[in-house]
Amino acid sequence: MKSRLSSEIRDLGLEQYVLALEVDGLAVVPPEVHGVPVARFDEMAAWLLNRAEEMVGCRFDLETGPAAELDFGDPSNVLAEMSGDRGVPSQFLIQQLARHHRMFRDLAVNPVAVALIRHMIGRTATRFSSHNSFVKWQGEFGYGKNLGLHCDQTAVPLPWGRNALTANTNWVLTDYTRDGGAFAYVPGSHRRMTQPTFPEATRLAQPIETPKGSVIVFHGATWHGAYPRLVPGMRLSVANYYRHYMVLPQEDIKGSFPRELVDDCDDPSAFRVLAGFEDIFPYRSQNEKVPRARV
Ligand SMILES: O=C(O)CCC(=O)C(=O)O
Ligand SMILES: [Fe+2]
Repeated sequence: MKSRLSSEIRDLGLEQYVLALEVDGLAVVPPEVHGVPVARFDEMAAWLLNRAEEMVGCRFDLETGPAAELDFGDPSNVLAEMSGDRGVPSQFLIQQLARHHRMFRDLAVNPVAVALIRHMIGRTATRFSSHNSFVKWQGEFGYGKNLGLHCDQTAVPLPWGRNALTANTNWVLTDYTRDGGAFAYVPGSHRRMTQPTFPEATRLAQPIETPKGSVIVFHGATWHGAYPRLVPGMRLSVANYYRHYMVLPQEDIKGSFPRELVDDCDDPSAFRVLAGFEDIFPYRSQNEKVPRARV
């Protein structure tokens, strides 16, 4: 029988995850399938805790959280505010990870993650959007009463089609439990092809309770957010976010990524393509041929 699955999906044996993406809009892929050793997750967590300390100015510990009370200045909480809720944030993002360490570049070109994302967005149309870590600690508010439920492709005007305009991977660096601030999502919601409606979305939301080492892959139209972390300690993830090449990236990777870093990763040619370095758009100067007057 003819199949629309790419050869990568078949070669890597990912059919069951493709089915989950089609039906639920989300798949959880364990380490024995994506191939990144669990020890690497500990290295990434250790690196991120150090980086958090450098950025924030106090120690961060997986068991106890930040060592000081933190002041956000402007305490805006974007996901909560989307549903008109305000509260104290208990997380921040460490951005631009791919330029900071090779292990994050390797993760961004992981063949299993990229094959699943390309299945949703398109083989040749997939590009990087951003490489960020969500650094979360104990806090009752979290994303507020609606769990910050949203679709990542929200900025693209409706109507959406079935093809993903963006798609995401969340690499799970610490065990996800509901009380520990797990990812929340509504199964099958990507098939509605529209923004979440409340309070229905919150009622239908389910936690992804999965151990450190998994990667959660999801469609840009899947309704998702997170539960507040009610217990001490921290929840860490790396969100490698991808886009269709007609969608604006979050980070200006094509314009500002240090080119000399690209060869220092598991798959430089995939990295180059996904970073958009070979794209003609957006151009910075006249790129179309100009005729010359014959004299
Ligand atoms: O885990 C979370 O806090 C939500 C992650 C999220 O919304 C995303 O990666 O797009
Ligand atoms: Fe999101």
